Amino acid sequence: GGPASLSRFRGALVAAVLGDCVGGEFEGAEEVPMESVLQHLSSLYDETKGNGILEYSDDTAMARCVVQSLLTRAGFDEQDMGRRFAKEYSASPGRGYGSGVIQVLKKLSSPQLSDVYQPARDQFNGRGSFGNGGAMRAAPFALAFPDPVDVKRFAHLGAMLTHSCSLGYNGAVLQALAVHLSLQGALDLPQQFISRLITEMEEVEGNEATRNDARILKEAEKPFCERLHRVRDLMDRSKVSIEEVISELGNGIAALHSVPTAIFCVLHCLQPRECLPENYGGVERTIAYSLALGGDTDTIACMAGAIAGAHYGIEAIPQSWIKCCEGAEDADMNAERLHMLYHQSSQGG
Ligand code: F2R
Ligand code: MG
Ligand code: MG
Repeated sequence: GGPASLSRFRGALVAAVLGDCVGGEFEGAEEVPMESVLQHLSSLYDETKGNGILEYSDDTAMARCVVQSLLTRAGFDEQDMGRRFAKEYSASPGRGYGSGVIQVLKKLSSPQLSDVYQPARDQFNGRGSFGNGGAMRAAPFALAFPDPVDVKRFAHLGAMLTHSCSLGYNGAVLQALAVHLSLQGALDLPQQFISRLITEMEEVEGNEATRNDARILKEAEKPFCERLHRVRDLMDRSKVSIEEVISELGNGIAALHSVPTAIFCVLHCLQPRECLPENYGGVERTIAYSLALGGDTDTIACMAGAIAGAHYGIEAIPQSWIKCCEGAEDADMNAERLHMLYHQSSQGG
């Protein structure tokens, strides 16, 4: 499809759910042989196994809240979104949430809460969370707002409901920007895609809050920009091992160790790779490769899935995968609603 086509919206939201559902199998594993990944994925081609056998985790549970809130309020409403996170957690607490964010979700359910951002600010002795929980649910912001200024602003505020450290919320901004650019077709020119992300993040990270957090955590002055430069260096190499990707970019639960990694997975899988079956399309390649990195596989595959799905569109996703993953059909329907909201906004409606 062309820029911001319905196919790209459906691809983005559905592939994010698939990445989460299929990635759950390996979350936390140190080493994941590609044979194990391919064996796991082979069961998804079996049409008889349908009906959502693979359950989604916190990544999708929270992204669904973001989607419902953006659709119901026809824009960003922090009170509504915070309430939805709290309600979802209390209805299904066993979706594999991060151990810190649970405190925030419990506080967000209090009717006495006057500042919806306060529970997140109290995390980790006032330093805030740098986990990837803001980034894993950031894709819908790119599907609701056509203007990149809004995408950045609301991805930031949406993440701040649980993640007040700049190394957490800036990861969400980066993920939303990557989906935004991919929706426009920017992955047709991968070098320009990464350069545009670096230029955007130079501005996003050019402030005191980022400098302070980076200094305290002993990271580069602009941590995400520095990682994106590493992504560009790895992209330029003809051969890169899984071990090098992990040591250069990470595969962990911190946004800094997972969002640039997810972006790399998408870029690396734009063309067929020797280690992956020839009959795999781009979305299958990206998700399989993300899983083979081990570590935070559900979240890296979810974020990479959203970016890749926005590039290849819904046609690149096997129907049998959709049938096997809980919430994938809902995501497909919600993508259509977000597509309408997006195009209403772009017409100034
Ligand atoms: N939590 C998990 N996976 C592990 C256990 C799941 C298991 N399979 C199960 O069945 O229960 N996955 C999910 O969590 C990640 C998103 O986490 P989020 O929302 O960012 O949570 P949190 O608690 O804010 O941060 C995660 C951890 O990062 C460390 N951390 C964050 N900020 C810190 C700081 N300022 N100082 C020190 N440590 C900090 C802490 O260890 C947090 O617990 C996704 O992977 C999702 O899939
Ligand atoms: Mg998860
Ligand atoms: Mg995870």
